[in-house]
Amino acid sequence: MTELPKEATMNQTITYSVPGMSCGHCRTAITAEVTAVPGVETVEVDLDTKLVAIGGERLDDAALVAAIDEAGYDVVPA
Ligand SMILES: [Cu+2]
Repeated sequence: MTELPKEATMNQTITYSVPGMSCGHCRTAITAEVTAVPGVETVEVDLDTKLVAIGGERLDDAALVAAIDEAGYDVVPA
């Protein structure tokens, strides 16, 4: 885990459950699409828990879900 500096409190993290992810290709595809969304700074894909943690500023929930969908995966509502 990386420690965020105090100045980064503007940043937020949104985590999505994406059960369809299974391998490095999934990770690469989702990371590529999500990184292209404005405001996104970090994308962490955990293939064990099937979670995608997205960090950045002024994140647009709908745009992030659309990006994951664009990569070919369904987001399961929490
Ligand atoms: Cu895969």
